[in-house]
Amino acid sequence: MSFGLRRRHESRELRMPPAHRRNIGMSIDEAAARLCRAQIGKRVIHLESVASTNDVAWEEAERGAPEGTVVVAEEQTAGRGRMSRKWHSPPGLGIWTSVVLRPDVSPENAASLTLCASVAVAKAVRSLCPVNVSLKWPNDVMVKGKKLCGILTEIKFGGGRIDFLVCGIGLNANQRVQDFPAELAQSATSIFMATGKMVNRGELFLAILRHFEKKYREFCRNGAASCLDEWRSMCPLFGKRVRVKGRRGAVEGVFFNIDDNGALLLRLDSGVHRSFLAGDVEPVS
Ligand code: BT5
Repeated sequence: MSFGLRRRHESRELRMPPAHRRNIGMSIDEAAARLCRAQIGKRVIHLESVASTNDVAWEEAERGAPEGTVVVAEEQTAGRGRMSRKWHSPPGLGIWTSVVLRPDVSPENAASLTLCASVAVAKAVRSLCPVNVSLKWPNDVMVKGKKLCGILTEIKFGGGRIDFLVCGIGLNANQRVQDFPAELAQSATSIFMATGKMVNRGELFLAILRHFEKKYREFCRNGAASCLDEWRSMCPLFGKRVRVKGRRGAVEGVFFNIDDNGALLLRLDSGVHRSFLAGDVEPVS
């Protein structure tokens, strides 16, 4: 395997990390043990340092890993976002995890799974911490306008169907402002920065996977509709005037709906409706 990864139990003995990196309470491995009867997390691969958990999960899926296989790493050295953007993933401070899924849905519906995953993360964070999280289309969980979590869903198609998909979740847990590179200091936040309190990463990991499993089951049973209702209720820009930046430039209009495929529907000033499956959204005052 070419990821240069080290299994956690094979890693050299770690020196005592600084206080804000210490995980007091439930460890990730203890959380994983509690998931043994779950669908998502029945098998958890916990790694010390890896380029990207999405790469490892993808490789596992190619080799036939069952649905619900989870990869989680203490650190990512080449964590990524959409369009090859970098995802900053320092050791011991966040949740960097990827889930292998094999949903029996049409390929067009797959993008809405990212929205279901962001609802699950928002609910998991709310269940543990007194923070007012909100959602931003298509893949962000935010606190006070700053990015707390990003989600990257990558899909393998085969014969007009979804072979598998990998849903990667990056959540900032215990970073202080100085733990972010300068270019993220204004735009990123963590649970610690939002609450002034450290959060136990084991409990957070467990809560995320449990909420994700619930949303995923709903998604497989009933489609994206119920999840999307929750998503709309957590998105402050829903119904507002926004600018959508896509590959072909920026367009302004009213963000009036999300369709069942997770596409953002924009009403332009001309009255014409446009649909976006990818892009970045910002408010227009
Ligand atoms: C995302 O992309 O937000 C998806 C991030 C997914 C990360 C997870 S971690 C586990 C799994 N393994 C991976 O390799 N990836 C997934 P996007 O919407 O394109 O946002 C990327 C942008 O977010 C960057 O260009 C930065 O501006 C910003 N960013 C990078 N690291 C960040 C961080 N830790 N916190 C907040 N913002 C960050």
